[in-house]
Amino acid sequence: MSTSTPIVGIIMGSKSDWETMKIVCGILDDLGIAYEAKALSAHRNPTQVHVWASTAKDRGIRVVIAAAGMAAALPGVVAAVTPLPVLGVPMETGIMGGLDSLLSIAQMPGGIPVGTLAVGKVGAKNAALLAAAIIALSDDAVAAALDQFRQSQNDTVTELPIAK
Ligand code: RP5
Repeated sequence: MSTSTPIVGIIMGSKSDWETMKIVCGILDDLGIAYEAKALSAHRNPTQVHVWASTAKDRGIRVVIAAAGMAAALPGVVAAVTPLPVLGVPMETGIMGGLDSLLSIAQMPGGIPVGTLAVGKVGAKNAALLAAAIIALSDDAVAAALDQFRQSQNDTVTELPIAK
């Protein structure tokens, strides 16, 4: 890690979101970005969510990644009480496949933005990379790690199992 104090705050509405959100942690680990991660629900733990979000900046957090499913209020509730950029990851759900989560997170009222990513694991991956890109603006080590990631992704060419 290039930093030891957490600079990305990850919050998710339930432990059941962890299977998806652990992807964020893996990518941040690879890029050397320290993070903290918590499962707190906007509906079940409103007091703890408010405390976590309203103190995030003072703890040294620079970007928040917030994940939730169904009536996914958590990213918006967090964004309401912190000036930090909040990236929302809609969780895939059994009833509407995550469209419920996506609309709940994306359709914020004007004035309180949440940068909404794709549903599920792709959204988790891209939230981590977008958080890294924001941090890279003011952190050369993270910028170099992100450049290296992009270069190795670029160098990976998938060969199709067909003859020319
Ligand atoms: C949301 O409700 C969570 O983010 C989760 O995606 C969904 C279901 O939560 P559990 O009932 O599995 O705890 O708040």
